[in-house]
Amino acid sequence: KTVSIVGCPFSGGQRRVGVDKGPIHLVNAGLVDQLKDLGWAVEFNGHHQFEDISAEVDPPIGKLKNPRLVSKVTEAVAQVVGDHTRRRSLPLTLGGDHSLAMGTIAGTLSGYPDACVIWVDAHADINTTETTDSGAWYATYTFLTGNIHGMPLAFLTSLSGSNSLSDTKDSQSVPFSWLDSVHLPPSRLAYIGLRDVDKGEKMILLEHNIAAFSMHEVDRYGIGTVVEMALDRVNPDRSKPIHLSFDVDALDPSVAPSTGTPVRGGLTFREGHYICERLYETGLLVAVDLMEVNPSLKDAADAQQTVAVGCSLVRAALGRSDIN
Ligand code: DIR
Ligand code: MN
Ligand code: MN
Ligand code: MN
Repeated sequence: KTVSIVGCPFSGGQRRVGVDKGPIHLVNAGLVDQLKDLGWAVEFNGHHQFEDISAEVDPPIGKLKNPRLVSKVTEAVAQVVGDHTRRRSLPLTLGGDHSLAMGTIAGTLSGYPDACVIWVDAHADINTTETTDSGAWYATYTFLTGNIHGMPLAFLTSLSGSNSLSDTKDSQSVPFSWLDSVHLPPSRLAYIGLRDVDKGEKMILLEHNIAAFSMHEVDRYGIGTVVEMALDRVNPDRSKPIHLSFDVDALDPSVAPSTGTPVRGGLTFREGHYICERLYETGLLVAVDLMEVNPSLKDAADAQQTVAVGCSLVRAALGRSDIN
């Protein structure tokens, strides 16, 4: 069994500097050796180098910020992750902001067309090019709207497409046109850990009957039952490949403080680990993302704690057990 680490030092899908340093810190904390200790052959050839598109030549389109840059970077990630999945190596993508999941999930779908997605996050990340300012308080701060890390699932489920961005004249370079042929059916998406969902996103979840397990359901049923409920919705026969996209802000800020948009009332250390352990145990996990670790936020001890928890979640998803 081989895991291919895709380090993505990228922050263009949101406003806060430092999230691009997440993958470097995770690797420097010893992740490669930790995964070798679990019996994996580990491929890691340095962090991904992205071509840069400066802000002057990448003005907003509609409400979207850095659209050309985010499109280029995620397209490159889709290629790399797609290559790994097609040769049946497990891509482990380290972010970086969550816009990167447009690339990782598109890559997974190229190797496993029937894959389902378990999205662990405080946020739904399914704002469309239209609803991106639908957050109750975000709407009052225009600098907090149009951040593409809040939209990857809208593009992946085809609720948004490049057609809404085509005020760029030449059709060759319309951002996200590469994603138009990619489609994740909403019936193959399940959330765990939600607690900060924007008004427009709530309408989307309802309208498309998307499996959404918020912290309320975690409290009511317990995490063990919630993971089975999520799998029952997207993978009832436990036969489809699973892509796990884990935003570290799903965890409570006391557990993972160094992240760009912390929200109180999150998953405990164990609840986060349980999700990873159970998905590994299914034998169906084919791709893992760990996103939004920002070591420059809060103090150095908080950053170190967040990085350590991030590595620990990855070990759990790749088979670490306490008793064997
Ligand atoms: C908000 C925040 N819903 C947005 N999203 C975040 O920008 O669309 N996702 N922080 O992780
Ligand atoms: Mn989030
Ligand atoms: Mn599409
Ligand atoms: Mn997210």
